[in-house]
Amino acid sequence: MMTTISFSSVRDEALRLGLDDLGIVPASESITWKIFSNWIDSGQAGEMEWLSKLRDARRHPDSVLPGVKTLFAAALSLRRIQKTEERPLPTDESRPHTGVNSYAVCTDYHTILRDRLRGVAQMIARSFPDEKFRVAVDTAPLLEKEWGARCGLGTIAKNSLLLHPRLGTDFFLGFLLTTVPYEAFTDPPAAADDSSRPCFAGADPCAECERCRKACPTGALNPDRTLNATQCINYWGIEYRGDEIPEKIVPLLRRFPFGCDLCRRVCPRNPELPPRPEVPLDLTEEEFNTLFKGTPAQRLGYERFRRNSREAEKEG
Ligand code: B12
Repeated sequence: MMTTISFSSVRDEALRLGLDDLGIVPASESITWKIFSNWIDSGQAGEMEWLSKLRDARRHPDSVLPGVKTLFAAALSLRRIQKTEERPLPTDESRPHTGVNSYAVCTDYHTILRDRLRGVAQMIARSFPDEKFRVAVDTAPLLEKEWGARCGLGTIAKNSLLLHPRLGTDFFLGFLLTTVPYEAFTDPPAAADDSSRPCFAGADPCAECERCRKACPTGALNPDRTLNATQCINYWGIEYRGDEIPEKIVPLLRRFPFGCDLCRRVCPRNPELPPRPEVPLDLTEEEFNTLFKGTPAQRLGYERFRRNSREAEKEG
């Protein structure tokens, strides 16, 4: 007889470990790969070659875990990470300050999601010791928003992010892939076993609302709910490594040296965000490393932070 395990007990373990939600879906082909592929062909990925390099791998989660039968998507809210760790900010008010993206001064969500999902894997592995498990957060060739939606966590919103009914769009996604058959989970939520279900689960939460599109200073949000990265301040400030920042973006980096979050801040579906943490623009390398150690801002690095804040400093 087939060994079974209840999905509710797995979800309970995920919540106990400090995740905000967990969904499940049987593994199959991606249903939005064409959207992704067209987006790459139209040049909207800018210089993020790592996205086009593994283009075909995104067709099926098999490329991440051969023989995968089931995917779990986990949500981790921004609010929760901020509670986890508070960092001392330099307080000298005579120094020129600027706001940074609120999650910049929190523990890196990749680490937290990975650790907690490994805990979930260990729990399932006790019943299925011979099966394989793999945790993926951000970097594996998975179309994460599609899989998050198909796992029942939410719907694609106009700010291009996945919108969860309770968390809004202020959360991060992490995945657990396993070769344990989907049928082994006894009580999956009704929606999850319908592989023909489109990514839009239920009614459109955005409906007539256009706030994020109106708030975006560069018009980066596309009508089809994707985003043109070459127009997005986050791309230029955080991902782009060169020095040829378009003229129209430079003054915006003064306001957002570590990422713009306007399209999330204005969303009426989001729980209110804490104010943007204020940091001195003239942070020394040592201060930068102390403040941002183990955070997503470390990815930006001191050199890029200085590149982005150079102009703002001039303004005083
Ligand atoms: C590249 C990337 C970026 C780029 C480009 C963003 C973009 N929207 O494409 C940049 C650097 C700009 C960026 C910024 C941010 N990112 Co980012 N990013 C990614 C990454 C690595 C790939 C995204 C991608 O493939 N884009 C290409 C486009 C074509 O794909 P897509 O936007 O995912 O669109 C898909 C769906 O929307 C779907 N779809 C669209 N319309 C429809 C309609 C229907 C009917 C259906 C069925 C499907 C569908 O089809 C598309 C293909 O699957 C993902 C992680 C991952 N591996 O997926 C994180 C990810 C999307 N980012 C995330 C986050 C949190 C951010 C930031 C908030 C971080 C910040 N610095 O503040 C900002 C938000 C900006 C924004 N409004 O999107 C989270 C989003 C979580 C969520 N709630 O949705 C992810 C999932 C990372 C994670 N593991 O948590 N990011």
